[in-house]
Amino acid sequence: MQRCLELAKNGLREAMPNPSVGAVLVYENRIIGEGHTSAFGGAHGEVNCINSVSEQDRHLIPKATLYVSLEPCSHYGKTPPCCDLIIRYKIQNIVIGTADPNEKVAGNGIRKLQEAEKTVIVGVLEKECREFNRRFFTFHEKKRPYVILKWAETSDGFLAPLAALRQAQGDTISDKKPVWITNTYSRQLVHKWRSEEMAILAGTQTVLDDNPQLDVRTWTGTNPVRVILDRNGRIDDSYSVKNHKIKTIILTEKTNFHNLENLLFEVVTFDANLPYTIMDVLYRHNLQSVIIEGGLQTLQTFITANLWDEARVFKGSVVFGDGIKAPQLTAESTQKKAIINDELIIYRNYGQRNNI
Ligand code: AOF
Ligand code: ZN
Repeated sequence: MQRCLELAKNGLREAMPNPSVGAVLVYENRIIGEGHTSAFGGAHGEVNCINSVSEQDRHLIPKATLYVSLEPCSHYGKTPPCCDLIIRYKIQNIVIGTADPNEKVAGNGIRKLQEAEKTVIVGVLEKECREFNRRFFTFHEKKRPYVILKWAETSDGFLAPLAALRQAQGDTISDKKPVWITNTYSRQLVHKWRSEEMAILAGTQTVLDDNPQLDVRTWTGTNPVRVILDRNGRIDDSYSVKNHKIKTIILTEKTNFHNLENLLFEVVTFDANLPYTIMDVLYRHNLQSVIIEGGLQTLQTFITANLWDEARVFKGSVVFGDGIKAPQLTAESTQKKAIINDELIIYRNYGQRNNI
């Protein structure tokens, strides 16, 4: 099962919004086939695993044990049911990491295999299998994307310098850029993180202050869909997030924009449930994860609503002395802290999170 997860790692981002699933066929302690889920819409892990078995080993398939990190599917989606394939190949023993939360499957795959009189073991490395596809599980179980908060704070706890300091940068858009707290390596790491998620979100003030691009330019991989909060339509077409290179959702009450091509507008009535409303829009767009990159108000709103799963916090060595205070994680959410290095702390929120 550990090997299944290793294999699945190779296809995690490409498979999204599908889960990436690893599968291994073992006959008498020898791996005769292995595979993982192809890019979205492509073959499932089980199919790739069976196809990988060499000509001389194919007769062993019915006698081999199939290890798979997620319950084999039982439905017709973009591909036919993996259960049918397993039954057709007469594989007798199946070891499953964890059940599939997708309501189209949700135990039906396991049942189908049992009804076909297979020996089925469920729950091997279950915690690890759920953790690996945590975006997919959160999406189906909580009906919202997996939420990652990210910010950088100075060693004296500030997110940004005082507006007065910013003024010195100038007022034209080309003058606007982020004030860096972290080093170049961390910046590149953030681009890698962006490439791992389906969406990236920023609030109005961050866009107005920093004119960010919110892309993955110092890393390879897919750009996440940009989600911009612009309630009052203050972000005009000259800002980078309004360029047409990347799919962008703008949540706004005002629709009087030009250059609509490639931008996807959502008109949302902002109410007291703001973070839930945002999550609902992302859910409807099938975006299974989002990395929220500020600013203070946006981050704090999600923290207050206890609507986050991970917080990745950089602690730079810079000192601002004054400015905008960094967000504060609330004590009531159950948090686990992992100190990755001097500069980076990752908090996990295992607390009770409200569903939409
Ligand atoms: C598996 N093996 O490798 C994956 C599974 O539209 P489809 O046919 O690609 O089906 C997508 C659903 O199938 C997905 O939402 C999830 O429930 C399951 N994913 N199942 O047996 C796999 N990726
Ligand atoms: Zn399948």
